[in-house]
Amino acid sequence: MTYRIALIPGDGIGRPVTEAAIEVAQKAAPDLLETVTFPWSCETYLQTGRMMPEDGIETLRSFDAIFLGAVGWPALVPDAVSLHGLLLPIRKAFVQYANIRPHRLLPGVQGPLRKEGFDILCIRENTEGEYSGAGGRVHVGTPDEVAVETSVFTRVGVERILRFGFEQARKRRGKLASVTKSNAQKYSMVFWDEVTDQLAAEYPDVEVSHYHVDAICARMVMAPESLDVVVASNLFGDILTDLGAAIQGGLGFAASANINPSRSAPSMFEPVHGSAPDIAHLGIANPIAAIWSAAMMMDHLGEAVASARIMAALGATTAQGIGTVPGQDRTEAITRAVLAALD
Ligand code: GGG
Repeated sequence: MTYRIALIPGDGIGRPVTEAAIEVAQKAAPDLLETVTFPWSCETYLQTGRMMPEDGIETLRSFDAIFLGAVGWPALVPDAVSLHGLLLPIRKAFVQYANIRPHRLLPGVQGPLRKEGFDILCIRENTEGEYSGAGGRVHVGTPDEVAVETSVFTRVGVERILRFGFEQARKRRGKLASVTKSNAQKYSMVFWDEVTDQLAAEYPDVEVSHYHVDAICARMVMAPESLDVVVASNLFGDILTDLGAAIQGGLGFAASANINPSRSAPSMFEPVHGSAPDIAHLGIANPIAAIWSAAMMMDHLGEAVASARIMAALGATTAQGIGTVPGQDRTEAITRAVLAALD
């Protein structure tokens, strides 16, 4: 049995970290991964006027999983164009509605809070909400200019992400934090709160807390150990998981999985970080977030042993202090250490 993996290294540091992650995954699961690389990036946009070919989504559909590095090179292509041309259409087309982002400290990593013992699973709604792309501008460039961007919250979308969160909470410590701003946003977020309460009745074994997004930001800093599963809308989840990345030592440690839970289409795995143009040519990108994302991919593919081996190798590497301080170790040195730890 082999798995066909579509690799989209993308831009900037997405390229070296993808190479590192796949090398580690291939060593952890010899002969299991058959990869095809798609060089879709901001360079593609400059050459063709598109971030991916017109049939890009159909090309990806037949793969077992997609691994993405990073998207964006704002000096060449506006970020809103590159993101809406590659990453967001893949998430939407393949109904990857659950974006899972774990936040915990790897061994030897000292986060800025000087706290240990937290283990948060952020679940970000990934296909609608504030990222629905519904909106427009009129009277552009005039004093009467208007820009409107509408958040879209459907019962199907809200219910399925919350249900996914409840199921994850059941498998973990049985606690779910539902995040809104329902005091200010009295339609969409009140609706989200109501759906949370409706589902809570089906999950009496899960302890539910409601947080406003500002309050949970404070809690993630002051008492991260009190949180288990955190479910939030697309934009709130995006912001909260940068905070989650910060408390786990930085974006170099933040992994993610864009999951289609029904498996009707491929899921996609990517580090949370972007393309980091400022350090892209220095060889110092931390591949740990990408390698952790590859472990999540192996787990999703049903290769739990390979996934656990990758996580153990990452832990053994960081426990030696390798890759734990931003910019200190080169990408290649960290990768070699993880590969050696697999032995
Ligand atoms: N690793 C993919 C990447 O480039 N992420 C940067 C980013 O801005 N992503 C937006 C998002 O996750 O919604």
